[in-house]
Amino acid sequence: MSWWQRLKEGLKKTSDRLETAFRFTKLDAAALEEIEDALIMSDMGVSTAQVLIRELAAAKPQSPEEAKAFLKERLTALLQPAEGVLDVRSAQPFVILMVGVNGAGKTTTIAKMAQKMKAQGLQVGFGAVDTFRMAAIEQLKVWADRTGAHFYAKEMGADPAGSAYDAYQAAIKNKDDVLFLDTAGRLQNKAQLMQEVQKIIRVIRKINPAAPHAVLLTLDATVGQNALSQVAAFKEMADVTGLLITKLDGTAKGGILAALTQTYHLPVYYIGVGETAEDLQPFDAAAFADGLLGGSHGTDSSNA
Ligand SMILES: Nc1nc2c(ncn2[C@@H]2O[C@H](COP(=O)(O)OP(=O)(O)OP(=O)(O)O)[C@@H](O)[C@H]2O)c(=O)[nH]1
Ligand SMILES: [Mg+2]
Repeated sequence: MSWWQRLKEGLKKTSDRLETAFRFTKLDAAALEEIEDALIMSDMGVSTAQVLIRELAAAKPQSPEEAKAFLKERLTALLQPAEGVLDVRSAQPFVILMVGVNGAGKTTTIAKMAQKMKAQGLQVGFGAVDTFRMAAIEQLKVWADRTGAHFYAKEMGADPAGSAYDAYQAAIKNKDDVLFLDTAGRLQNKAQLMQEVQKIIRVIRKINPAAPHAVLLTLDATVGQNALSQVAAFKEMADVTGLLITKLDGTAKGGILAALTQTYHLPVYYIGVGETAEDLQPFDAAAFADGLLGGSHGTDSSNA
């Protein structure tokens, strides 16, 4: 399956519901309500769904096809400002602090992004800052070996901020173009996690006040509405500069992406629709809207 097919599969519950809602003969109040319900059930957020429905009603489409095309265009326009492009060539090394709850997909997304960067001829380094679990350090090491990234780690239990500092210095010495800092997703409590993240940032700023150049929050789309509170929590800890949304292949409620971008106005750099590097793709608003509305975008895979 191509990434687009995986995305489409992932968004199928919503697109199927919309398909049914779009079988109206006249776009009356009942038909509008059914479309609105399908949008809300995708977790896109009530206010976004209402905006779209208001616009749809005002547009007075003459056929289901016209209505669908209109909605697709409006949803694309709504999501387009969230299409993010990470300009990693703006600093060297460009330091990316990866944050997110455990299991969100931070480490695997680092590996996938690194693979893309390597293909562009960039030299990449991984800093193991989650020093609480041996498995976390080992997993990152495996990915570093596989992607040909430099690997920077201290012993298990080492101070995370100190590990980040050392990794940054080593990456400078090795002239890495990009340095990923893989942090822990869970500590005993939120206050501790907050302190830890803030300490990491404080310490690496002693090397360069402009670092980290990006703080990327990885979100698992399958957690639904909970993703919204995760953004709130991590924004409190650090100046999150963008989102990575994983597991859109495994959720019936991909609309959460729209809710996230409409609520927080953060760029989405990549979306994940599976386990392989190929399954991580830049966020493309038109492709996403098309998937949600059951379109045929990129079936020729020219979009990959
Ligand atoms: N289906 C699917 N699985 C994914 C995707 N992204 C990541 N995963 C899987 O999610 C699981 C957790 O990913 P990790 O990268 O280990 O998550 P993490 O955030 O680093 O977790 P911790 O290190 O425990 O904090 C792995 O089995 C990944 O293969 C995706 O887009 N789709
Ligand atoms: Mg991890």
